[in-house]
Amino acid sequence: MSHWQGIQNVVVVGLGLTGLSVVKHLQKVSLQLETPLTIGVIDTRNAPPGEDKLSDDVSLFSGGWNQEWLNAADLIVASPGIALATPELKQAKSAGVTIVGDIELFAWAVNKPVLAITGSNGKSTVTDLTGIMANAAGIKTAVGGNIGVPALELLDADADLFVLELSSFQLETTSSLRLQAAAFLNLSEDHMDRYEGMHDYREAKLRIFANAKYKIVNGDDQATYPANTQGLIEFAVNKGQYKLSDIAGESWLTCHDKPVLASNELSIVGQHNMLNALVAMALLEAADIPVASALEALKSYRGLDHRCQVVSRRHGITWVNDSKATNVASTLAALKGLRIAGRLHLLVGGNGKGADFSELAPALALLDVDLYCFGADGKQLIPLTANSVYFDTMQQAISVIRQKAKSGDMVMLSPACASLDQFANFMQRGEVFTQLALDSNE
Ligand code: UMA
Ligand code: ADP
Repeated sequence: MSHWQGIQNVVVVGLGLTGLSVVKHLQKVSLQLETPLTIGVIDTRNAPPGEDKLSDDVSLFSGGWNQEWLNAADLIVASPGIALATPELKQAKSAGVTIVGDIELFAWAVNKPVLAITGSNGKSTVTDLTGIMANAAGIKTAVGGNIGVPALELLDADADLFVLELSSFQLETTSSLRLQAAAFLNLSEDHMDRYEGMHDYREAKLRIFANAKYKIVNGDDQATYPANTQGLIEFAVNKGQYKLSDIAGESWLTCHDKPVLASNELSIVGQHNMLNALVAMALLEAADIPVASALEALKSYRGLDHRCQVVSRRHGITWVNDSKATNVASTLAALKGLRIAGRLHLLVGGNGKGADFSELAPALALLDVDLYCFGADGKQLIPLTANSVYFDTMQQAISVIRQKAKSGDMVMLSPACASLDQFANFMQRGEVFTQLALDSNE
């Protein structure tokens, strides 16, 4: 409880999933303190989600900022959706108020080992897979963070190990999380609407290593390496302790030069997923969990929905939902090595977050592709091919694809953009796509 000394007045900024979990946690902490906490919540939205779930002892200020509350706080807990560069938060910081995030509060409370994963792409897959493998090995493991279940909600679970997916936004407000092992998967352009440039984005992600015993980095991506390399473990396509090795003409996942599993025994496909599997193995071993006890779980792992997920194959047309491809690198991973008998009908667009899309052009040039651009920034993708067409919505584009697609073709939603311009989130975008794919086959 020593972290709470001198803290009485706490202001939570943002009432999404994170804000609500923070309020509930503060209420529990308060019961253990001599002087109970005063809890206030600010949300700039007029009708913030979760408003109805707040108890009467918590004051809510919505529809704007309340600088007076912020400046008078002993502690501000900011949600990841709120940038620290917001003038109101900067002013409170200058006034001497400490600002943390939910993961910092988790760090103050947790008393079991924690594994954490960050990177531009693959975080959710590695987090989910690591949790599944650890549970299969008999270790009671709770999984959360940016993957969707706020970290503070995990503290109630009967768990001996925690696995957290951490976004750069969450890491910005975290400084004392002690990790048994941390993995930084890769770095590519994303969230340029929240960062001054790649340097700031990388620095935020590198914070994951600040108090990590083992630091798992991508041997093929120097940007993932911290300055202090003590405890470094490398994974890569063909170097490091965890790598892919060619054995008698077959690709194998190898740990410390020992072949562990032939790549073709995995249910997930694509080289990026083999690397994701290597990282899960590295995380387990860093937590002293024998990989051998989790191999069956690894083999049968089919991946998360909305990530290169085949949702229909009727009439010879393959419909692939990759709605979680919210940046250029993830769409590139989906296109890499793609073999299609017919044409690719690729749906791209949405909120581009200030990205440079030109890197997609060489990958698209290798494919027989029609590009269907949609949404707020869809027009920025038109120059990528000679066969690009713009539609206001994904639904309009799909009604044209339905007329054109033939047996042997693939229809893929891999938008390289966030969904928030037209959908509640990437899941809803993927569900709309999946429903339209299923309707197309009736
Ligand atoms: N918002 C306002 N005003 C406010 C507070 C929030 O306009 O006062 C807006 C934000 O700009 C944002 C939205 O509300 O667009 C949601 O923000 P939030 O901080 O309330 O989000 P939560 O519901 O708490 O969800 C957060 C993560 N969201 C973000 O980081 C934006 C979720 O990750 C995460 O699953 C959840 O906590 C549980 O830990 C989502 C995400 O998109 C999946 N993450 C980004 C990504 O993966 O690219 C980082
Ligand atoms: P994140 O949580 O970092 O967004 P996900 O596992 O949800 O990562 O995958 C997001 C997108 O990135 C999906 O389109 C997926 O196919 C792709 N992807 C998954 N792993 C990798 C990787 N290691 N490198 C590049 N792209 C990846």
